[in-house]
Amino acid sequence: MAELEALEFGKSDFVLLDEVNMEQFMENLKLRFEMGRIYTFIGEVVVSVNPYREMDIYGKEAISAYRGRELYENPPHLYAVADAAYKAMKRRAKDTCIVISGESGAGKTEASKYIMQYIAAITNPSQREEVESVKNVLLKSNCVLEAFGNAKTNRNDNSSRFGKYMDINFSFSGDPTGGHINNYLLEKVNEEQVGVHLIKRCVVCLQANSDQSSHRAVRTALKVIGFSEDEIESIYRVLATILLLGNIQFGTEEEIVQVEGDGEVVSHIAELTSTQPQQVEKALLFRTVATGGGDVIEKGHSEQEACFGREAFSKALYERLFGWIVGRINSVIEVKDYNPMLHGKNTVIGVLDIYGFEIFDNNSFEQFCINYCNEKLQQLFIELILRQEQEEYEREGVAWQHIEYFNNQIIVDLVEQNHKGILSMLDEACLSGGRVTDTVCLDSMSSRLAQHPHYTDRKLTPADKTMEFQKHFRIRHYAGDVTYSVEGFLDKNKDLLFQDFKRLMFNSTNPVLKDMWPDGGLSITEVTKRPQTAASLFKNSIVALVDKLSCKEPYYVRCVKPNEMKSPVLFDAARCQHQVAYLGLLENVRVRRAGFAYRQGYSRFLLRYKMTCEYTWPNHLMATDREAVEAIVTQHGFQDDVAYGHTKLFVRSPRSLFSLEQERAALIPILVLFLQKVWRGAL
Ligand code: AOV
Ligand code: MG
Repeated sequence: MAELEALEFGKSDFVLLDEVNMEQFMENLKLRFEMGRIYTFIGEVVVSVNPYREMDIYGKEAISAYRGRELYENPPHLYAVADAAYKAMKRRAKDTCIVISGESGAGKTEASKYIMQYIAAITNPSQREEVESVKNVLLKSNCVLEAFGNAKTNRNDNSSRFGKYMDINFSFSGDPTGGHINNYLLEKVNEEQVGVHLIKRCVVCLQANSDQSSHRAVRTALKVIGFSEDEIESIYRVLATILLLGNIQFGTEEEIVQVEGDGEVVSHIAELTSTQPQQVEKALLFRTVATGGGDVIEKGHSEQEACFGREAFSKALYERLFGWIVGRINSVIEVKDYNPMLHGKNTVIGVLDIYGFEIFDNNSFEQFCINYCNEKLQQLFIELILRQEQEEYEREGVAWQHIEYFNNQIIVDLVEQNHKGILSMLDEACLSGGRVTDTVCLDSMSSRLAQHPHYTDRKLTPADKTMEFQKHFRIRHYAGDVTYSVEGFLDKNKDLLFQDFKRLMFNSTNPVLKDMWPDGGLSITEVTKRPQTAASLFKNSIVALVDKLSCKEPYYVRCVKPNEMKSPVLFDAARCQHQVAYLGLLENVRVRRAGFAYRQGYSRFLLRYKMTCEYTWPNHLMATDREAVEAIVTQHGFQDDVAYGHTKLFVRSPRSLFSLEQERAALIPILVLFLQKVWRGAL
């Protein structure tokens, strides 16, 4: 039990600290990490420290120890949270979600996988075939998405370069019936040399195709999910195409731009994509434009434009492929033929594993988007855990101390506010024609944001020597300062791809490829309207995500990265403390302590526990439910551990409730026996 463990391995819940301050918090976190106790509760929140080594805590035995138990009955674990989310979903028909946050390499993706495995393990006890197959696809989808969407960065060898939110649908009986994956902004490149990175990633994926490789798992996973042989082959054809595009070079002869070499690479690409070599070459060298007069002409690229086009095409191939794979998985796991009248309410557990807050040596548009996303999630955390908690006490008239915390809304606004935020300014710059460069855009941003406490650049703070170039701006994020290089922001935001490439792919005789490019069928006059920018698309998707999450009952896993060396023994106190601070964990403990572990409306509380007290069973004669609840609490002797709100009872420590639960569990069989006798007329 959590309590017994406390003596040897530190406090299993930070709420139990003698005093809530940073020293004690860090001391406990360090002690537990060193004792191999990587999980610690803050009430219902699990704080996890990446162990960077295999832990023997995820086996079948562990799973059965947590199954169906109350949160505080076992040592802290991801399984405890997964079970709590599952129980809330099953018992109370609540949609729940598990939000996993923490910086890059802190262990979010691993945590999400353990949570999914737990849910898969505890459901479908009767082994129904159709449920097993849904579970199988859900689990295998991780493997596929990781193979195509993860990459090595200098912060994490297996870093998620896309955000993933997965809804798992459950039937009335609590078994998975299907699911849906939403993916968010796939980072296409994270190095200066465009293409190099993508190529490395493709090589890794292609290795998956070779039978000798351990990556064979990916192929198996694709098959289990239900990808046909043709589809799998097409996937590898696209990857090979991306690789070959990296070999395409352009040269200029007598002012005419051409593809260098004897055309072998072009032919090879045509063969892989089931298109004509002449068409491939044409798409690489020309773009079709509509003239003012409504005519359609072909305009030759400059060498620079041709290179830009080729790179954009590589990135788009990769992005479309990934999107197509996700769509294909969704079509397999989508809940079909669900009839609520017949099957009862369909409930959902969502699992969010998104890229963590990132600070690299060179931070670009992608880091900007990723960090904005983390600001939004922090906002949600504040909203749900800190603010709602405080507001509830105030509403219920329960006395308690107000707790100060940093509200990052100001940074969210800096990024996303209409007209005044950075995203709007970027879009403005992108829409104002070809003249505006990254630097011009930066200058305009800086003059408009000069007064903002969380924004600065070199010109605004000349004394600051840490920003070397005029092309940088810095945001004071909730998790730390990040300096972004504005170079490439506008191109990445426009995310321009010549229609000619889309048409080329749409005209492929390979139906799978054609399917990835439905918009290639539009004529040139139809595509003149401006597409949405990458930033607006991303912002909209994140806003929709937050909406989705905020209408569910949230459970949190807060991941901490112990060191930058991926070491299983090093606890870098300064780095950890920084994360604890920005994750707002100390405030979380304070709110929780000032607060109460458990709360329940008086009538519901009575309904559950009235059998444990002689004054309330079977019905109480008191004036109000509240008085009846007081009678129960007093009889059990924990009157000092509670507060009475206007409509709810608040219980400080889970232990009081635990004893109540135990008594109730012991009484139930006696009661059943009693009722049976009554029923048979024996009494
Ligand atoms: P992330 O998802 O939080 O980063 P990962 O979940 O990929 O981080 O974890 C990084 C690495 O830490 C893994 O590849 C494992 O080697 C190790 N690790 C994490 N959790 C555990 C665990 N519970 N047990 C053993 N090893 C673990 V990023 O995706 O970069 O934000 O975008
Ligand atoms: Mg990850």
